[in-house]
Amino acid sequence: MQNWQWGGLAAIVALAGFGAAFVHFTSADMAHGHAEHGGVAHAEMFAAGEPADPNKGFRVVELAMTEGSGTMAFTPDAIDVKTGEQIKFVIKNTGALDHEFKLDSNEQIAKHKIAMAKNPEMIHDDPNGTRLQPSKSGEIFWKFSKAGTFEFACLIPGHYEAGMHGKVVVK
Ligand SMILES: [Cu+2]
Repeated sequence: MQNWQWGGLAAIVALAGFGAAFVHFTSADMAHGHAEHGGVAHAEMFAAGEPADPNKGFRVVELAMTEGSGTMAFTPDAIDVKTGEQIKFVIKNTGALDHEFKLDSNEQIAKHKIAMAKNPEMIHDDPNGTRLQPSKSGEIFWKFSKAGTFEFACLIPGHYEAGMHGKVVVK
């Protein structure tokens, strides 16, 4: 067939769209490591602070991740913390699709969004991110050691655009 290149490309695009919208992979399917993070310095990976010290105090912030008619959201989607404060995010996926919580600088979120667009099944099980199947809960235990405005987002393709992002103001 003369147009085999275009046919192949169309098939890849169709598959990528299908995977993003409908397919729920199991954890085992997604356990392919973090090649995307290779060579990324920790200082850059953890722009929003650092993993919490389990021996120090913390505040619990409960977050829900869900989707409705054409929208997706974190509830709440804005959180204020004090510089140096430790937060235990208790995150529940109350929707019907997989969602993830990824906490980082705006710049790093934008980079991860591009990486996820290329590799939609990429799983974030880093100290600053987790991916949850419907009705599952998870925790991110984080120390906001730096002042600034940071972002949390779901970078499964299409979810950010549907509204799935929020901010943390640290001061
Ligand atoms: Cu999502």
